[in-house]
Amino acid sequence: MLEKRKKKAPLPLQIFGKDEFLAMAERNAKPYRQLMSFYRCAAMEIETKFRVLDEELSLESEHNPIESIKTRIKSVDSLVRKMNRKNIPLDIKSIEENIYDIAGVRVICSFPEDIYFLEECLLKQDDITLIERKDYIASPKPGGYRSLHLIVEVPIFLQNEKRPMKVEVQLRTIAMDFWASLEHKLRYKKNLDEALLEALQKELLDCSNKSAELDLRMEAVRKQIESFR
Ligand code: 0O2
Repeated sequence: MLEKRKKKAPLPLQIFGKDEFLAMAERNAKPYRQLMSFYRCAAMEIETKFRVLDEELSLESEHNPIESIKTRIKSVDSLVRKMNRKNIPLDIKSIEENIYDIAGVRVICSFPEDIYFLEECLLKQDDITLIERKDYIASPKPGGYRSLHLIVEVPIFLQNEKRPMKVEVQLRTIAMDFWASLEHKLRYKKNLDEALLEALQKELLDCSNKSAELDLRMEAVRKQIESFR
């Protein structure tokens, strides 16, 4: 008879606050600052790649797919929230091994098709490795969030070593960015009545669907103009 498999004891759920995180960062000041500096360098590498593409494409064609590029390093608050949510131990090594979006580059495009075009341009570069891909445009989040997320690895060249670093690239249209920015602000409005919150979530989902429709209509207009030319 088969023996019943013993269930593994679940890992203890650790909860720590911002103060504990900052104390850990203080205790490990040198490696912590160094890691954050590596992420800043990696974000710069990716941002430069998009700026180079932008420069080249603006010479080649009348349609430039990049509207704007924003680069950020994840805030301590957001990092603490994510580490607690994923039960990640409070140490430098675990941060680097488990959190892939400390360096983030957001590329805002004019039309949905530009997103996939830029994705292709980035991924065919021979120093870029794709680690993870989430297409929230093909499959939007239940709340209505849309964007293409790529986790890529890019090397940074230091004095004596070449270090691969992970960067999260978010590609979205102006309409997707407009929706996500406002939704992000509203999400942090506290003390909202349950019924009102539910109504607002429905309204936001509807706005997201309408803006996706608008994106497609604008793209169709562009295609008509291009085919006329
Ligand atoms: P911040 O301030 O940018 O750090 P995973 O890492 O895959 O295990 P996670 O982190 O949920 O899980 O990844 P996901 O779903 O790919 O999304 C991470 C980021 O996408 C978020 O970062 C936001 O920037 C954006 N995002 C995802 N869902 C939503 C949404 O519903 N609304 C808005 N406005 N943005 C969203 P952080 O960590 O929240 O914040």
